Amino acid sequence: MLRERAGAWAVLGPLLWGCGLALLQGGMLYPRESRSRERKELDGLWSFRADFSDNRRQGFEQQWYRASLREVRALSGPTLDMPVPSSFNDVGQDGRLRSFVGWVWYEREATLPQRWTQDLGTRVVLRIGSAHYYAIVWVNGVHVAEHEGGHLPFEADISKLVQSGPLSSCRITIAINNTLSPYTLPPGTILYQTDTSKYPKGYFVQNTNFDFFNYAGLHRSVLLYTTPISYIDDITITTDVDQDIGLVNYQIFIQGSEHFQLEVFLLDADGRTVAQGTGGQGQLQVPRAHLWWPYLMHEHPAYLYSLEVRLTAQTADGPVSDFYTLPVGIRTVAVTESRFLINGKPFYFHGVNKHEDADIRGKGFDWPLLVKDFNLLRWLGANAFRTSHYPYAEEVMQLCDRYGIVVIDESPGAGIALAQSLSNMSLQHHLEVMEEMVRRDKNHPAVVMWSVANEPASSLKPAGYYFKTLIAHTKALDPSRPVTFVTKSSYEADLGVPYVDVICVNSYYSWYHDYGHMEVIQLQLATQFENWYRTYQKPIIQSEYGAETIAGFHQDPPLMFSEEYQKGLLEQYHLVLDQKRKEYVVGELIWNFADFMTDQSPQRAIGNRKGIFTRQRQPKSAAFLLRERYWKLANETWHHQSAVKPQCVGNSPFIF
Ligand code: GCB
Repeated sequence: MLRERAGAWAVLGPLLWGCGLALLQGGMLYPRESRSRERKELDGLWSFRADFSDNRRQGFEQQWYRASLREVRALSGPTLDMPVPSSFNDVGQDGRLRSFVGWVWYEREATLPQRWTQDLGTRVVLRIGSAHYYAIVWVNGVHVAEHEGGHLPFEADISKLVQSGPLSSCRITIAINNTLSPYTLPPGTILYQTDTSKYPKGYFVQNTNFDFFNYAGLHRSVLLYTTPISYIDDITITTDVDQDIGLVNYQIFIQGSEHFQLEVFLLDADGRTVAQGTGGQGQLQVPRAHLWWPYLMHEHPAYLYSLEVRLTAQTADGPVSDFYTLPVGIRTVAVTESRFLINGKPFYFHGVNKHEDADIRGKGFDWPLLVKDFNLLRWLGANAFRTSHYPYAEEVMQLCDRYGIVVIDESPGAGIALAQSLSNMSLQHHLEVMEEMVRRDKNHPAVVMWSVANEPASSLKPAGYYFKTLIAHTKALDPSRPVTFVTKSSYEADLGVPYVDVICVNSYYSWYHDYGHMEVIQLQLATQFENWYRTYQKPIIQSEYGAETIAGFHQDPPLMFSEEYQKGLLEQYHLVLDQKRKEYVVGELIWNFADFMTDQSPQRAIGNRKGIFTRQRQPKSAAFLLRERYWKLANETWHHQSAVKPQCVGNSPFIF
């Protein structure tokens, strides 16, 4: 179906949406303020305690959630101040905490507005943006939620709890465990060392097969928000285009009332209503629609409408209103045998792979870093990135919508290396993670493709069934987008690629193989592309390539780890990409946007140094090379009729 015209998806899409998403209970709309909704962020300093006991269960044995952590201090030791959002690993001076594996405890008091605790018509929700990895949440000592997996939000309705008596504040306790198993995403294993001549008693380490540091903690905002007791629970949008008419299909789910009216208004960027409808499901038609175009593909990229949803519900206490506004981009996505089409035009991904990673805060969300990264992306002329190797913060996706940066949205399926991690138990969890991810990100026009995994052991026997099922499930959840996973297996052995829409392949010629020999790159890369294309006739993205480079290391003629080697290697790749993009290669994503932290190993000099920017976001020589290339590519893929073409003038990329 994905290989057919985008128009067909619009018909089937709304029908299938309902079926697919019914699997997951409830929606996960981004908590926005509105006339009927308030929000209260709980960012800042929390009390924190890592459970260093041998079995890591002292916190449960002593019920640290029963009273404040300060009160149980006598039993368990001092608490630390811990910033939220942030990883806990790098903020302190205690080496044991940096590599800690097990339960850590966070706690803070929240003061609630009186109305929230007294007005029984108000629903109070606690939302945790991302807790890595397994989280248990208590409010005033009462268990309210449990969630498996980082990178995706979860919620608890705490209305009853905070409205059951006089209450001026509430104590929120969150216990988080960063232990990975072969069945988690990402997977990992705990290795116990029992040779007492080499290791102390009880010694263990956590091993993983992915190449980024397993940062942990409350990585994104924790917040409280309100809705009325009858409320807009979920909205699903798909869009299509018929001549110059934009079609916006909507489906709205309501909770808390069987009797309600829904009105929807689509507003243009100037706030004018361009279409309106009623009911929980329908199609809005927008004559002369402004399409959502990627950055550098159109004079006015990233055009966003606003969908205002107004609910009036009848309850025993009278009518209740709820309002929610969702940004909407009208665009189509389609895949042919050799092209990736956005709004019917060939789209070439020229961009980066990223990580949520920075000094001190680790994977903690940080606005200045986010804005800096988007300024760098635009400086570079990048039109796309992959959320390697997990879903990024919702605010990142929102900026992509606003700036027109196209996203390949990847699940935390990184490092699936063992046969155990391709078992039914793993698959079941992976299906649920895809449900959570699609539920969260389905309405972002910037998201054009789902990636269910990175470099799994896709040539192992169970991989065929695993990826067939996983990809089919993802397509049932969202028939409007292509699905892929990123492979490093050989074209002959890979059992998952038959099910993808676009082949995403990683290769590190003259880095991990034939190192130091850039002269082999052209031949090996061309062979790679030809083999994959001959076998599958699907478009291909070079989803990773790059070289470890220590900023400031110079060597000419180039040697590995020097800035000259990184540049030279990239140039060899580009020669082949320039030939093959005329045929079926539809994208190139550099590994990596910036240097990032990894586990310690003899191959990593304080992290992975394949960034074209340093971890502090300063350019290496390769950044200037890519910048020149990306702006040249932008010129070639410009579709607008106007004579104005993208230009990169001096240091200012802001031509639009
Ligand atoms: C890969 C992985 C990525 C690593 C990269 C590298 O293939 O997908 O997570 O960081 O190689 O630098 O080795």
